[in-house]
Amino acid sequence: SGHEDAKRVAAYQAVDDHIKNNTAVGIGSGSTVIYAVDRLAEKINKEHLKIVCVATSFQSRQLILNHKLTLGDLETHPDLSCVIDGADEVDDKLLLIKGGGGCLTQEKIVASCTSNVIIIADHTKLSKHLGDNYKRGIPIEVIPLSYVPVIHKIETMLGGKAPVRMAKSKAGPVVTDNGNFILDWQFPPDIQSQQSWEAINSKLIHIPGVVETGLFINMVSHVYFGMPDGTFLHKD
Ligand code: DER
Repeated sequence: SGHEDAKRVAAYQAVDDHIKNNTAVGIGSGSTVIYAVDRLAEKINKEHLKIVCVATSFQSRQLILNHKLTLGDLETHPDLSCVIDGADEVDDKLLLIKGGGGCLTQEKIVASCTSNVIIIADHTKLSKHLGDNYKRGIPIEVIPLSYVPVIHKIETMLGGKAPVRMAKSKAGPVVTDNGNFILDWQFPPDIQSQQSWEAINSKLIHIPGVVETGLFINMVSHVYFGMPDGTFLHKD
């Protein structure tokens, strides 16, 4: 489909532009990054490259192992040459919403271990303002015992609604790879005109019980958007 082709174009271009031999790279989570790992495996086999891959979730770990790539970790490879990952929404200042797949915490940790974070996405993820296209809200990972008071604090302090994400293939809430719950904060649309995302993120991250937010601020070096006509748009 055009959607999948767009993801593939963005993923292939990102790998071709940024993967270098004898490096350790971070592998993101989600459906777009699958194309990047396909391309990476093809490149490694064709050009006999030595690349260590650091995962950002169980899904990412399975992707690496299923492609018979070399799995590393942050203990042995704390400095990564780049990270390739997806996003749920990108605004015109390359601010991201991530966490649609519930993997935001390890993704942000791995992204913090490189100065070259490369995002790959189809063009539907490109928005003028956060929330224009991605309607599920900003994912916030919380320690399970805290989720009710954290919801109340967010809704009181910042407005909107922040329901806990309920699982589809399991009874009860989604449990992350870190054993935590996720809130999807439907922020009030006008909040962006009242305060900066940095200020909002800082308030969220300091609520006791909040582990991490899906707001990635000033973390991205390159974004590759796959377009429906098979071309890509590169923003940096
Ligand atoms: O959960 C995440 O952060 C993923 O990277 C997600 O945001 C992107 O998933 P997609 O490539 O399937 O859209």
